Amino acid sequence: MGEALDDPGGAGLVGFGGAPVVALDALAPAKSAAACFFGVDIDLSKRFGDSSDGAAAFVRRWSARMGPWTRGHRPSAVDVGVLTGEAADVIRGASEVTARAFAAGYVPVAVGCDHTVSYPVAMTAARRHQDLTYVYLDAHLDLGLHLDHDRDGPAGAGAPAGVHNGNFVAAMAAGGAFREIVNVGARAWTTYDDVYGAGCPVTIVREVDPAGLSALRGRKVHVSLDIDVLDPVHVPNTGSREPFGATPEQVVNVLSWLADHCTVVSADVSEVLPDPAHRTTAEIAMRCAHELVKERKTR
Ligand SMILES: [Mn+2]
Repeated sequence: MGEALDDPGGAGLVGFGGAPVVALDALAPAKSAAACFFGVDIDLSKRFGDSSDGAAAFVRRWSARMGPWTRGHRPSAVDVGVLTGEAADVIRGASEVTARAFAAGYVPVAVGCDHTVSYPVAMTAARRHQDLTYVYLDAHLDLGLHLDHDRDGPAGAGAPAGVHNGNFVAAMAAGGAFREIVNVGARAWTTYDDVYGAGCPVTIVREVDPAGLSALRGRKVHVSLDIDVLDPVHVPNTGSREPFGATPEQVVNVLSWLADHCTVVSADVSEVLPDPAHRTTAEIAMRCAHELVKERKTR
């Protein structure tokens, strides 16, 4: 896989949300379906928004003080490191870490930079879990109007050429790997679903409220959190800010409902800009991720 994870010995680092850092090779079979966090610390294919390179390290560092909460409420969560290097290698690495976390009985949770990180994680999940539904909380539909081939995307690594953080959902929908693709919270003027008409491949739940999710009850889901579903008042440090967004409470309520009524097999969180002036974003991102993965016995 890509570059080595940054702490192969598992010593001396505090992981995401203060979780212990464990070497991937030392990952023991999980007794409960706990979160296995890993970072992807470069933009994989960013077309829209400022660079978020370094966001995984930013979230990891500034969520560390959550450690007491994490140890009390998600005691089996682990962190297997942060990937960096060339995009194609990192994409392969993200797929491999995801597959190995599944094999050990964990719920892989990627903390990425641009939203394209979702592609390798969710596609790996879809290969493992038939009938998987992709649920993404995002102010944008990321359908592109143009699955453009005029610039290099992460080609050659299991992703079609031209895929980027503004169109990767269209590529996933076209691939047919998912039972359904559901957006929660789309509100951007620029990507309003009217432009897609009746052919929109995504089911849109406009309100960030569990009341709109009952059709998903009982499903296996991959959940992707683009942090820009939150209002810029709460999260100013994201690349494509949209007003009239959700509160952290609304997002946590939706994630909690998904954890309680669906089987969350994997997840990702992305689009944080590493801005030291807004370190609380790291804790919002990690608290949301933890809400999705309430530990449950595997057998
Ligand atoms: Mn977005």
